[in-house]
Amino acid sequence: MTYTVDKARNIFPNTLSAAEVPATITRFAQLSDEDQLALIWFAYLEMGQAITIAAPGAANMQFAELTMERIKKMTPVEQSQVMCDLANRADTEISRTYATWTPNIKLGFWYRLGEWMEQGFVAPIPEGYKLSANAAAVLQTIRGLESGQQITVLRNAVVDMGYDTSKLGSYERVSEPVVVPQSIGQRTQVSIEGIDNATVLSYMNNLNANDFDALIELFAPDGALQPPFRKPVVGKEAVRRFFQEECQNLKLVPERGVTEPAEDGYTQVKVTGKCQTPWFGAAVGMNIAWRFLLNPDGKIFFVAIDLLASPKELLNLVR
Ligand code: ECH
Ligand code: GLY
Ligand code: GLY
Repeated sequence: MTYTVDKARNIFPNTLSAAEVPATITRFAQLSDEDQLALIWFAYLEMGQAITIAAPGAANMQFAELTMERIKKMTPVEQSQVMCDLANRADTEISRTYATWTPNIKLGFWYRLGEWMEQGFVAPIPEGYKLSANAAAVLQTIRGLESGQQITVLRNAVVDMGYDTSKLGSYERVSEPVVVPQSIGQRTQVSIEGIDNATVLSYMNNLNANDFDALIELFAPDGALQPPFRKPVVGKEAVRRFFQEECQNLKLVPERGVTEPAEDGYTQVKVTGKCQTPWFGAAVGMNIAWRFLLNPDGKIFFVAIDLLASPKELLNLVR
């Protein structure tokens, strides 16, 4: 039997991902809208003392501009309502617009709203707001997570807000413009202890250079990529779109890996190391595993990206 995507998802089954992240997100989603907003506000303030977040690039903001200006002109009561509607995933015009944005635009939008809340242009979380017992418990869990896991919880909370796109019918997706790939002279090459596989090395180098045209050519036509805590994105076109929408300016710092033959002339490769997002740079290094399954032509049939449970997992290369 040759590989299916479902079967490929189980390569290197001993890889331990940070299960607390989806569990925390599930608990978060059950809170009231007001608790959700206040909890993120508190978490964001606390995290901000330890790590600085980069201001969103202009490219992220231009698409949110009209919506932001509309919100700025509202009364405080209306502003609070808009934010609750987003958390509630209510069917409103702004919630629908928000749903069409890529994660970076959503994050940029909230980053600016947060600034406006601090500056008094947008209704703040009421002073002295008291979280429910459940919300306080979720916040306490978040406090105990590693920083890479904390920002993943925050990112997911933001991505999940707004109207449900699966109820939108056909709609136009809005993404920031694709960056120009780094010029050849500026590119750096990774080296990975234990790995000389050309496809894997090119994957890392092309992603680091924002060279999505070269990157996608490493994939098989039916190739798939599984982001952390998500279902696989299947097929070259969908994977290309995912790269353009969600993978600009990442920095992958793979450290070590193993390669071994798999069934039917396939090869499986596990690499562990770090990954940085442009929002936090080197201040937050997420502990990552890449689990590749290459077909007999050396093309990527499947790659899973896992956020690891702990730094100890970086050394776990057993099958
Ligand atoms: C305020 C209160 C009201 C409510 C809200 C507020 C604002 C919140 C804000 C939050 C900002 C959060 C941010 C989070 C960013 C997280 C980024 C992460 C990135 C992870 C990337 C990874 C990449 C992995 C990959 C690799 C590959 O090889 C292939 C591709 C890919 C406070 C106003 C809401 C402002 C900025 C977690 C792991 C390695 C899969 C992408
Ligand atoms: N500042 C991070 C970004 O714009 O993606
Ligand atoms: N861009 C990060 C993720 O897909 O989780």
